Amino acid sequence: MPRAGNEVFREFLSKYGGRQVAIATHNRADTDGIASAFALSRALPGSVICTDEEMNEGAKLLAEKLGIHAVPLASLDKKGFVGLVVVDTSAYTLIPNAKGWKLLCVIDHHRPEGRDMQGEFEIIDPESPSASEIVANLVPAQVVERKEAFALSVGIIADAARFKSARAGTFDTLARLMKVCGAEYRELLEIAEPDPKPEAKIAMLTAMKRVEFVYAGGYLIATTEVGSNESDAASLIADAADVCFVAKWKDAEGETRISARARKSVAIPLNKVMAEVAGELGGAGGGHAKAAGAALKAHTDESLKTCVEVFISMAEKG
Ligand SMILES: [Mn+2]
Repeated sequence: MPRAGNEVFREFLSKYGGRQVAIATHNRADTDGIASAFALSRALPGSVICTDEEMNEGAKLLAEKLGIHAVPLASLDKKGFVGLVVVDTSAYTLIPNAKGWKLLCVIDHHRPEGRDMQGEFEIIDPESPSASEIVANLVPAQVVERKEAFALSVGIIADAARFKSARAGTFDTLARLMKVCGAEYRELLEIAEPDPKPEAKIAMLTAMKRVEFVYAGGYLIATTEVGSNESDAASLIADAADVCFVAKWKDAEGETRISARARKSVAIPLNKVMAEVAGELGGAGGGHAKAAGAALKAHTDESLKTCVEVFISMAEKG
């Protein structure tokens, strides 16, 4: 029986609280990652928030609104820190610059496939719809003031995909945080689900124009290809089909990025589909049951074909 997260976190705080630590979230940070890092930084005075690559739209809005200052992890001198806290991921592929750092604490809500980080302290709950929900229940209540509560509320709403993956505790936690920050749901949603930029809208419409689909194993399976915004396109199309795989070719890496989404009634876990496809074609895959992704060493056609084949074979096995 694993120990309760609060107990682990208390022990972590008593050992490293007040020491100079860096707090990092995955590359291309999202609102959940940045909100979690921000709230953790309040429990760890003297800490620095880091993220590599550009943040996503919502995370940028949140950081601007709350004055969250994040620096590239690569810009820090390890010698000045006792180590690194990692939140909202536990895989080096999503945060390559964490290599070489001492991992003090890893806090994550992703499934174990692809997990290769080991922290001295670990708080991992794959049943939690967001890292923000985990963090909201870890950090001492006195550090969760208006800004922290606002950030965590946005993180919870963003990652719960409008509560598709919520548990009863998600609503309890959110209600408590909303009381602290005094914000209306509409205000939080504006940042959790920002209006897409025109380029994103065009990418989504282009993805829709190129959709192909099959009905197999009891599911409508759609595939398409885009140049950007693959996860937005996948979410949109999975709302009409049952499952959607969207491919994007990355020339620099010579690989195909897949974004996979499923409607909640789909019984086949997409993170398993992604892991198996990565095993067949080379690369890495994982994520959540209804929202997963992969980076594959194959072209887009072959990648999508393999995604569909693996999904159908799992569906037919039941
Ligand atoms: Mn997350």
